[in-house]
Amino acid sequence: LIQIEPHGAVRLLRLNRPDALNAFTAAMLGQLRQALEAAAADATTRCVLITGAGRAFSAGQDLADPHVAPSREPGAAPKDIGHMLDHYYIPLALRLRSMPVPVVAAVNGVAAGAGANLAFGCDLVLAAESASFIQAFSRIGLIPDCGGTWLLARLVGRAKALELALLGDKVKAAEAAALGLISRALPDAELMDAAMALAQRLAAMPTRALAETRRALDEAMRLDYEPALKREAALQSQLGFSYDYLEGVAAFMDKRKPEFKDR
Ligand code: LHQ
Repeated sequence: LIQIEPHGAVRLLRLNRPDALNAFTAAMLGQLRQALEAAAADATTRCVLITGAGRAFSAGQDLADPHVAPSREPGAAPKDIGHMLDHYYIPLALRLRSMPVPVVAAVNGVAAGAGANLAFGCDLVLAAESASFIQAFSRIGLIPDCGGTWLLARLVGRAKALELALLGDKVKAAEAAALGLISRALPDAELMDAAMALAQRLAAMPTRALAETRRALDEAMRLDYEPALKREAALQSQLGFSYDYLEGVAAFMDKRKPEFKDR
């Protein structure tokens, strides 16, 4: 359900249930989390790239999955769909956001519901021009999950976040880029090469500093100015002792390309 392809220091994870538009089942979410765990544990992996097989990135939760599909039998007991979030989506979203390496999403087609919000939870998001994003939740009587309520307003501000979340309209990749939901939209034929080149570029950078940058930015969102300045100083102080800082400055002075190693 998740295809894992090593490309040097980049690990490509492909959501692989193309017949169902890569809609998530419990088994698939479990495999995705395991694949992220394995990438995090592998010291030779310096960047993760996530994409989808076939014509979609992911249609979000598989609504036919018995874990979430409401029974149509009259009088049948309603299901607790929060269970799926507690046991699958929350651990996955947390793992994604705390990866020791940068995570790039290459959104090759439609990303709906949890599929969209998982993509938005990645560090850099590229999308094919034919791709689109939908907060499908309101269409089926739910709220944005998988981090949507936290991510959307931070990415695009409250007014646009509410427009996206309440209306659940399809946003094309170019508009998503203009809104600041994603980094960039690219011609379809260029997406995977551009995403791999970006991932390889990140993999050659000082990985530990990149992961700490994500952490510092996320923490700063909930801090006042002075505590954020102090948190920066504490993280910077730690990085000042790192091999990569030594190497980065030495390479600059020697006018050569640095070779970063930390993770
Ligand atoms: C699907 C799905 C799908 C099953 C397409 N499931 N079959 C977390 C935890 C707990 C509870 C609930 O939610 C969550 C998080 C969530 O993600 S909730 C949001 C779930 N996702 C959606 O509501 C999106 C539903 N899908 C769509 O709106 C459309 O299919 C999109 C916009 C993704 C694609 O549209 P089209 O390109 O027009 O394709 P299509 O609609 O014709 O779909 C193709 C097939 O895939 C079709 O089956 P069929 O047998 O007719 O070929 C769809 O039924 C099936 N499919 N999404 N999520």
